[in-house]
Amino acid sequence: MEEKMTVLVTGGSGMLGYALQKVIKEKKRPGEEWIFIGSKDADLREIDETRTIFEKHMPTHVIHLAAIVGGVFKNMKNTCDILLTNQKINLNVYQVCKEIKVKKLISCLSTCVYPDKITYPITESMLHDGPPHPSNFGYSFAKRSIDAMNKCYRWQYGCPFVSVIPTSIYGPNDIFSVEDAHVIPGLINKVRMCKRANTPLVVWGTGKPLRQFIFSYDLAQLVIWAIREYDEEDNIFLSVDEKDEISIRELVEVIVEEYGFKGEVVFDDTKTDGQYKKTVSTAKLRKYLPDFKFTPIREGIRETIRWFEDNYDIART
Ligand code: NAP
Ligand code: GFB
Repeated sequence: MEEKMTVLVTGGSGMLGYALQKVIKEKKRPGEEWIFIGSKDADLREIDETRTIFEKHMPTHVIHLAAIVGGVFKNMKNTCDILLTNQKINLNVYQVCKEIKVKKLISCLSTCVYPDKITYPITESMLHDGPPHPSNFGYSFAKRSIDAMNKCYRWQYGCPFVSVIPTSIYGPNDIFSVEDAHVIPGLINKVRMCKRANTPLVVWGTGKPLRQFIFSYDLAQLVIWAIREYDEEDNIFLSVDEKDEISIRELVEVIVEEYGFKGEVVFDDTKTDGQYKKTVSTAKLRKYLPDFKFTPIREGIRETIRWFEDNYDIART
């Protein structure tokens, strides 16, 4: 008899939550129930609202994604608010997961929270080996305190809490607002505007930084695998391999080609590049899933542009 699994996903209305909803439709197993919540269902900054929604659904397993998230420019502008809000959300979710004795809690860190001055490729155990890049200081320490809670709740109360660590994610239902978005959705929205206004595309920074980008639907499959089968105490990177790392300049070429933009492209190097690179090793992930196939970036961007064009009116712009 399949063990009954009730999985509650916080941040279920966001980009990764949306991808999980899409993927689990095809991959749900008998005995599994999946519940997706957003801030409209409960404001997780409030302990009472958090307790009420968790006690209503009594999950056996929790995937904790809820957070204030954004690109390098949003992080720099809101570093304190992001630290405080994300810490409040995390403290409440962890406390209630202990209270209702969940069988597993998987939360989400990010590769950008690792030390900026470090040897590459980065491995999972290097998290506290130095300060993060100043551009995402507040966001990083809220995430690092998640790692501290995983360990402390496990050491003192035996709670099965652990984290997965995605690299830069992109895909449908992302934040596309030019000011707050990450580079891929931000540029996709800009290209759409420039095509209509017949103006040059302004890329921020020098175009030199390097990034590993993972398509949200691929990441959703890996998160589903983790909640079902990943039972280690230590965190794990969920990222495309090092060989798939590309520069922002190469990324711009793919977006421009896929969107059919023929206009001028200029780089505004008065804007920050943020972290130069944050290359992570996927050796641990590949030990578990040696044959996992990632969506090539050109295909993922084509699908994201198509979603944005089809859903422009409801997209977060
Ligand atoms: P997102 O699209 O911005 O979604 C954020 C989610 O958090 C939304 O569902 C939002 O609900 C919810 N939320 C925010 N404040 C809340 C509150 N006070 N109470 C309840 N829910 C609240 O984020 P994402 O890009 O999918 O990121 C998912 C996770 O992956 C986050 O933990 C993020 O830190 C991590 N991550 C993201 C990236 C990336 O490149 N995006 C990279 C690495 C790690 P509403 O929409 O209803 O407000
Ligand atoms: O995606 P992004 O905002 O975040 O920027 P990070 C990536 C790179 O793209 C930077 C350049 O070098 C930017 O200078 N870039 C060029 C642009 N044009 C644009 C544009 O129009 N919009 C944006 N946003 N960037 C984030 C962290 O760092 O990584 C977050 O701040 C989060 O906390 C995320 O974790 C995954 O990759 O630099």
